[in-house]
Amino acid sequence: MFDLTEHPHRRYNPLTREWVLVSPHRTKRPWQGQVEKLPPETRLQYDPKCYLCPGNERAGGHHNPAYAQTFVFENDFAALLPATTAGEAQPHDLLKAEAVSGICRVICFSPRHDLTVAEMETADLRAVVDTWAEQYQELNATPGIAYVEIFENRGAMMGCSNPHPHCQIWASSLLPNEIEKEQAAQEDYFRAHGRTLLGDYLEHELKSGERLVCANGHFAALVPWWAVWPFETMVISRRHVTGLDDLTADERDGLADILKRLTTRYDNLFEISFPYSGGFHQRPSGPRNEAWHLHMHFYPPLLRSATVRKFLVGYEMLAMPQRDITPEWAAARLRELSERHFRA
Ligand code: H2U
Ligand code: ZN
Repeated sequence: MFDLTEHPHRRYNPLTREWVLVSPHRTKRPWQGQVEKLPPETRLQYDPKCYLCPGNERAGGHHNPAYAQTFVFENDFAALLPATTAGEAQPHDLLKAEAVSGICRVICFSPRHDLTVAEMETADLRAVVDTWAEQYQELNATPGIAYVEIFENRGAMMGCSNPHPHCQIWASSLLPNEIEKEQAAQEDYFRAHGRTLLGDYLEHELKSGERLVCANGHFAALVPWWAVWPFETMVISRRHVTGLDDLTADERDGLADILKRLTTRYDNLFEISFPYSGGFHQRPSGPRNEAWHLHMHFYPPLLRSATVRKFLVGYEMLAMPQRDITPEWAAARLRELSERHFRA
């Protein structure tokens, strides 16, 4: 009898149409549960050397205002530039290039240097949600912008340059690869079923509960069936909304609540500020594409402890991604954790 908890198998990701290899037999050994304690992170509420703290100087001589809640600025080292020379090049049938333009911004979540999403108050996270929605709305309506990606790199392990709570926005003139893949899958599903792919997926997950981490009336957090990273999660809106601009006031509160609860569980897993790359996927600019269903992805690198991380190398680079612990097992681990932060 084929058993998902025991037998090597591959699982399908209907959003990207790619497979992930699952090898659960490799983790038959029980959970070691060892938490390698790292020295406590001592952080100042205000760091005079931080380029994100209120009043401080950034590259190029810019000065941050004495902001009291969120603060948005144009990235001083933007990867995309608004006034790029347009053009294409194709020196050979196989070799293509296209000019890309765009706008890059940074959002500080809080004037407090020492906080993280998990440690911020839900009311302050609601202000972050409002800023995300505002930025999305503005940039998505900007001529020349095709897609607005809002993402956070959290922790040095993910290449984050600064512990001050912040995220980035890269708004580009082209659809990025992940968005193109997810759009094609969502459009095909919507055409065939008249419902969104993630709406139907979430309905199943809420019924089954196997991969659910936590939920409120407006959002659910779960480890997807097709997760690649050990503790990868998605946050999905319960109502069919295509973007942050569709959220009601109550739903924005719901998003702030689920983010606080999910990231607190993450931090409590190994009693550290849990590193991840996370961000939104939502409707691109142009005519409203109803096939889209607003969601977030969280990709944390840690595997067994505060210091043991997963690498996507070897077979994963050359063949396909692979995981040992099952998504169901990871969800159960996250579910049993407290929603009270270990530092609180
Ligand atoms: P990360 O920590 O995720 O790298 O984001 C920080 C961003 O802040 C990064 O994209 C920008 C970097 O370009 N930055 C400025 O815009 N001004 C500065 O003075 C330093 C860093
Ligand atoms: Zn700071």
